Amino acid sequence: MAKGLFITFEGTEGCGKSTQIELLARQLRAISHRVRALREPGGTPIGEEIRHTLKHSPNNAAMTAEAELLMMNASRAQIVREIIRPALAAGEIVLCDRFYDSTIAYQGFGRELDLEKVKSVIEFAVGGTKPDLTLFLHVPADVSAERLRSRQSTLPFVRDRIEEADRKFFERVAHGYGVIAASEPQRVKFINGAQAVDAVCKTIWEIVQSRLPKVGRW
Ligand code: Z5A
Repeated sequence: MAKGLFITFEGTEGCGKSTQIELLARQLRAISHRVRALREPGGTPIGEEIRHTLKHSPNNAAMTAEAELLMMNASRAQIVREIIRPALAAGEIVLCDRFYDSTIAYQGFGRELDLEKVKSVIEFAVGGTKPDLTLFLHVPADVSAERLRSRQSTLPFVRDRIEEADRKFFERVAHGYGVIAASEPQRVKFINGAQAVDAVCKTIWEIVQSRLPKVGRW
């Protein structure tokens, strides 16, 4: 079966994923690749409703960690079947802002849910659809906090339930990403996200170029 390339972007808040996805999509399109840029949770009409419930709904304060895990994966089960698999089968390059490593880092390490149970929920949601390459943009906590502060100062305030977690939660998430990157070095590439935007973009391009499918392969 024809196959595109599935690249996921991971890291803590403000590590620069959205910025780099936009730049990479532009570079790939400039050399005639068909690119699909997606985000999780969300990326489908059903997923965007789930995203609202997870992050912004006024009724979400009592959400349990278990419900959070299942909703993240309900959104994922939908986007995998509705968008990611058909796009890959058509030879497209799929760039996804977060995928299942986020669940391991946030619900597994962050919320401290049983890691084996978390992984089995993920397996059920993705059913074998796995990233070919994961770009992990690492930024220290103070850089992440500063970027979020400066972005928030330019935007109207929107409450986000997940961002309300305490500092220890985000420390566990950061530790979780370190464990994931160390355990799968072939798939997960560690990138210093604290560099200037252009330097991060150049590093990503060097990694991605060697994995590109031939344009027009069916
Ligand atoms: N979540 C979960 O718990 N479990 C899951 O399974 C999944 C997700 C899939 C999604 O939030 C939340 O869901 C997230 C994890 C959880 N929660 N938290 N907290 P989101 O989609 O709203 O946001 P995010 O994924 O955390 O990303 P972000 O905050 O939007 O950041 P980003 O996309 O990585 O960064 P950015 O928008 O490109 O950049 C942030 C700012 O920094 C911006 O002003 C840029 O102009 C600036 N920037 C970017 N790069 C640089 C460099 N290199 N230098 C200087 N400034 C820069």
